[in-house]
Amino acid sequence: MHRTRVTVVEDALDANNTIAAANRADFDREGVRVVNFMSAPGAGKTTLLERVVRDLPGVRVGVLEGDVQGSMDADRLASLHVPVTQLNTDPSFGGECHLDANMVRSAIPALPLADIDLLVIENVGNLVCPAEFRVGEDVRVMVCSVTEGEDKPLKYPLMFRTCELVLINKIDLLPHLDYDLERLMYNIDQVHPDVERMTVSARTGEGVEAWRDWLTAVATREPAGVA
Ligand SMILES: Nc1nc2c(ncn2[C@@H]2O[C@H](COP(=O)(O)OP(=O)(O)OP(=O)(O)O)[C@@H](O)[C@H]2O)c(=O)[nH]1
Ligand SMILES: [Mg+2]
Repeated sequence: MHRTRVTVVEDALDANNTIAAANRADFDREGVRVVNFMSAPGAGKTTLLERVVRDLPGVRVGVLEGDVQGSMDADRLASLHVPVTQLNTDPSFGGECHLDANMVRSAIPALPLADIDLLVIENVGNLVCPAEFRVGEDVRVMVCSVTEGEDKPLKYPLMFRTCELVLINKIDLLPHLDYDLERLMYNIDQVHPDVERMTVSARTGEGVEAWRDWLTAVATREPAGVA
């Protein structure tokens, strides 16, 4: 019983990786770099995008918004005149708590790939499942807000381990919280010592310039090959 279950899970992840590779090949063909943007619900993904998507110098950005249902985040970003495509997991995919490669594949015909250089995929808010499914991205970025507690790297290590950048958001709230930033850094070191980190506040704009520069640099990267 146990062996059967493990095999099924491995097969499912293999199938996902095959489709992710096909997505990646399509993105590469169009010269589009792709960011898989993940966090717990409400950590600040959409707000951090609102801060930067309009002024990445020389970079045409598009967003694929993943949500279980609704289009509130997509509407927020579309109001900034950025091309946004909504992908809901509720109607067609059973309300999944993450995006997988097949879901993203289904959205590719609706993406303006010829008109963008960078696609940011805002994943469904969740610290567990999104980390398990590649979708064809070049890089993974996660947001970890200071209201979530310093222990999250130890409790959700895969998310932290598979990211290239951790954005530590809502630092404007630090004076009001009993939060130990050094403890968070120490805990990140336990699971991914080399990961890049930035402390930011989408509210005040502190640190946002470094985030903007980082994202701009991703758009000009050479394709790294199929993930
Ligand atoms: N104080 C403070 N609040 C913030 C900051 N960034 C985001 N928020 C607030 O946090 C709430 C959630 O922000 P969102 O950007 O919607 O978070 P999200 O990660 O996109 O949420 P989901 O898409 O639902 O997972 C909103 O009320 C934001 O205004 C910040 O830096 N400081
Ligand atoms: Mg959001």
